[in-house]
Amino acid sequence: MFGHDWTSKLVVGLSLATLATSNPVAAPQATTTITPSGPPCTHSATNRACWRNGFNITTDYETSLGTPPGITRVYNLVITNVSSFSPDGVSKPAMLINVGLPAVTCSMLTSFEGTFPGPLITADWGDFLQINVHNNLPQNGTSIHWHGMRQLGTNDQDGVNGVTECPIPPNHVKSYTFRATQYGTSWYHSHFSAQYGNGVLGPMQINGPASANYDIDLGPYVISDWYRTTADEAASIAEIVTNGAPPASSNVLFNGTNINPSGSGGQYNRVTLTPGRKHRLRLINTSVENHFSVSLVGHNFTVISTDMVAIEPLVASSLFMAVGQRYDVIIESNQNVDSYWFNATLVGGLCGVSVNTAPAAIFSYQGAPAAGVPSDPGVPLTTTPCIDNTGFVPIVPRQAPQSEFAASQDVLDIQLETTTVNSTAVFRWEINGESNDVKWDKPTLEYVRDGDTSYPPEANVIILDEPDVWTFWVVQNNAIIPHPIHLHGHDFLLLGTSDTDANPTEPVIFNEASDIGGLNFNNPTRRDVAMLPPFGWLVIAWKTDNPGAWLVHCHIAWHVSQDLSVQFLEMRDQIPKAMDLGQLEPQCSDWEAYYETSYWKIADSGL
Ligand SMILES: *[C@@H]1O[C@H](CO)[C@@H](O)[C@H](O)[C@H]1NC(C)=O
Ligand SMILES: *[C@@H]1O[C@H](CO)[C@@H](O)[C@H](O)[C@H]1NC(C)=O
Ligand SMILES: *[C@@H]1O[C@H](CO)[C@@H](O)[C@H](O)[C@H]1NC(C)=O
Ligand SMILES: *[C@@H]1O[C@H](CO)[C@@H](O)[C@H](O)[C@H]1NC(C)=O
Ligand SMILES: *[C@@H]1O[C@H](CO)[C@@H](O)[C@H](O)[C@H]1NC(C)=O
Ligand SMILES: *[C@@H]1O[C@H](CO)[C@@H](O)[C@H](O)[C@H]1NC(C)=O
Ligand SMILES: *[C@@H]1O[C@H](CO)[C@@H](O)[C@H](O)[C@H]1NC(C)=O
Ligand SMILES: *[C@@H]1O[C@H](CO)[C@@H](O)[C@H](O)[C@H]1NC(C)=O
Ligand SMILES: [Cu+2]
Repeated sequence: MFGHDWTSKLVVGLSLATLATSNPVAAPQATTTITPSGPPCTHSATNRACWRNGFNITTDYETSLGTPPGITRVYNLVITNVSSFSPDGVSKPAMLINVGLPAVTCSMLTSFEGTFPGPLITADWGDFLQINVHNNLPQNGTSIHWHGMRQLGTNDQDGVNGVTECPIPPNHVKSYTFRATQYGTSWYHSHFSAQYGNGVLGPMQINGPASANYDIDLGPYVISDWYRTTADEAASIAEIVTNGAPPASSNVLFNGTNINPSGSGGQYNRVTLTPGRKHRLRLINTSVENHFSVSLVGHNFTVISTDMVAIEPLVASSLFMAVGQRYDVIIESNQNVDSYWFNATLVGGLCGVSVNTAPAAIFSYQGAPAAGVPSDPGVPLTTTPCIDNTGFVPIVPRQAPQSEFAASQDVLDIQLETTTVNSTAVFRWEINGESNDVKWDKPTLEYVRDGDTSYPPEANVIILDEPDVWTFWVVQNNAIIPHPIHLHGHDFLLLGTSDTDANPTEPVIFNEASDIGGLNFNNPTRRDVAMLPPFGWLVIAWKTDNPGAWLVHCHIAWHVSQDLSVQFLEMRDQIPKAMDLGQLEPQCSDWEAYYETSYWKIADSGL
C-alpha cells in the first residue's frame, strides 16, 4: 500500500534532511468518515481528556470505529556500526541510528555525531507510520520491532526476524508500515539476537488524549543499562554456567548520558522544570537486564498511563520499572526553586546489578543555579522485591469472563536448564519443555503462507485458531530469577500474580481452587510487559482478535537469547486475508544469499 521498496539498495546520498524527520503527507488511506460523536471540545492544557473529531479518553481504541483519521508520517532509520561512542566519557564500539552522515559508506565509521537513544518517532493517534529501516551494518542482519504497537492486521510489520520476516541483510532497506491505533509512549528496538544492547533502540511517542491535565510535555525519558563490552560479548558471558550471575552493567544512562561512575568524564543528564507547572514525563525502561525503581527527591509522580493504556490517575512516590515497561507520569513543580536528584534505584541481586550503585539524573527548576548538584540525597527507598506496582485502573475498561477461566486456562511452564556446547556448560530456558530457536530464513509466517503446518518443535508454536475468544495463561516460574514477560500484538489483562511477600525458596505453583479468588477479572491492570515474580506465577488474559504470529518472551536480552519465548499463532486462516504474505519475498531470498557467505553465524535463539 505504500509501495514497499525493501529490495532497493541503500539510497546513495540519502539527504541528511530526510533522516529522523517526519514528513506528513496526506494519507491515501484516511479511511471512513467518522462523524464526531462526542461533544465539541479542544485538546488543551486544561482539557487533556479531549482529543478531536469526537474522539477522547473514553473512546474504545480497540473497536473498528475507535481510531481517528490520520495522515502518513515517514521516517528513515539508518543503522551503523561505530568504533567509538562515549555516552558517559568511556569509549566503546556501538551500533547507532542516524549518526548524521550520508548513508553512503558500509565501512565502519570512526567519527560521528552519536545518536543514542535513536531518534524519537512521533505521530498522532490514528496516523500511519512508514519507517524505512536501512541496514548499514556490514556484518549483521537486523529487524526492528515496534514495541507495544498493536499491529492490528499487520503482523508482518512486527519486526521479529524468524517469526514475521527474514532479517534485513546488510545494505538493504525495509519499509515498515503500520497504524498507530493507540496513544501513549513506547519504543522500538532491534530483535536480531542481543543487537539492541549495542544501541539499536529509540523512543516512540503517539500523541493523544490523557487522563489528567498537564502544562508541559517533557517527552520521553529513556533509562537504560549500559555495558563496556558489546551486547554480543555480554550475551555469551551471561550464558556460561560457571560465570554465575550475568555481568553487572557498567552504568545506567538517562536519555543517553550519565557521569562515569568509576572515573572522570561524562555528564549528568539534566532536565529543566518550570516552577509551578505540571510536567508530563514519559518514562521508558529500555534496559537489557537491569530493573530499577525511579523517584524524584521531594516530588510525587501522578501515573496516567501503563505502557500504552491510559489509567485513572494514581499518585506514587516511586515506581518499579521492568525492562520494556513504560509509565507516563505528571510531576508538579511545587517545591523550592532548586535542583533535585532523579534516582533509578537498583533493586539489586537477581533483579540486576550495576557498577553505578546510585544512578541519577538532575532535575532543576528554572532559576536554580545552573551547574548545581542537588544537596538533598532524599530518603533511601526501602528494599523492594523485584515486583511490579499493580492496582492500576484502565480508563477504557475490559472484563474477562471468569466463568470461562477454569475451562480454558493453560500454563506456560518456565524451566532453567543447563546444556553443554563445545564442552562448556551453558544456560538455556525452556517453556513447556521446549526452547524457542528461530530459523531466520524460515519465519513462521512463511509456514502460514505455504499452508505448511509442520512447525518445528524448536519454534515453540502454540495455536490459537478460534477467533474472538478469551485466552487465559498461567505463567509459572520454576526458578528464583524474575522475568519481565512481554506479549506482542495485544495488551493483556494482568489477572493476578503470586504473593511476592512470601519470599519463596521453592516454586509456588498456581492452584486454581485456592488462587482463583485472588484474581481480578474486572478491569485489572492492562499492559504489554509484566514482571513474573521469583519462583512465582502470573495470570494473563487476552482476546483472540488479531491474526498473526505473536511472540511472548522474557525481555531480559540474555534470557530471550537463551530461548525464553513461545509464539502464539493466532487465527491462522485470517492471516493471509489480513496481510499480503507475498511481501516475505524477496527479503527472504536476499537474506539467504547474504547468509551463505556471511562472516558471523547465529549463536543463540536468534531473537
Ligand atoms: C467523550 O466522548 C463521549 C462520546 O463519544 C462523551 O459521551 C463523553 O462525555 C466525552 N468525554 C470527555 C471526557 O470528553
Ligand atoms: C563492526 O565493526 C567491527 C570492527 O571492524 C567488526 O568486527 C564487526 O563485525 C562489525 N559489526 C557489524 C555488525 O558489522
Ligand atoms: C553481529 O555482529 C557482531 C559484531 O559486531 C558479532 O559479534 C555477532 O556475532 C554478529 N551476529 C550475527 C549473527 O551476524
Ligand atoms: C530525551 O530525549 C528526547 C530525544 O532527544 C527528547 O525529545 C526528550 O525531550 C528528552 N527527554 C527529557 C525528559 O528531557
Ligand atoms: C528496567 O528494567 C530492568 C529489568 O526489568 C530493571 O532491572 C531496571 O531496574 C529497570 N529500570 C528502571 C528505570 O526502572
Ligand atoms: C506525595 O504523596 C503523599 C501521599 O499522597 C503525600 O502524603 C505527600 O505529601 C506528597 N508529597 C508531595 C511532595 O506532594
Ligand atoms: C540519588 O542519587 C544521588 C546521586 O547518586 C545519591 O547521592 C542519592 O543518595 C540518591 N537518592 C536516592 C533516594 O536514591
Ligand atoms: C562449537 O560447536 C559448533 C557445532 O555445535 C561448531 O559449529 C562451532 O564451530 C564450535 N565452536 C568452537 C569455538 O569450537
Ligand atoms: Cu528472563
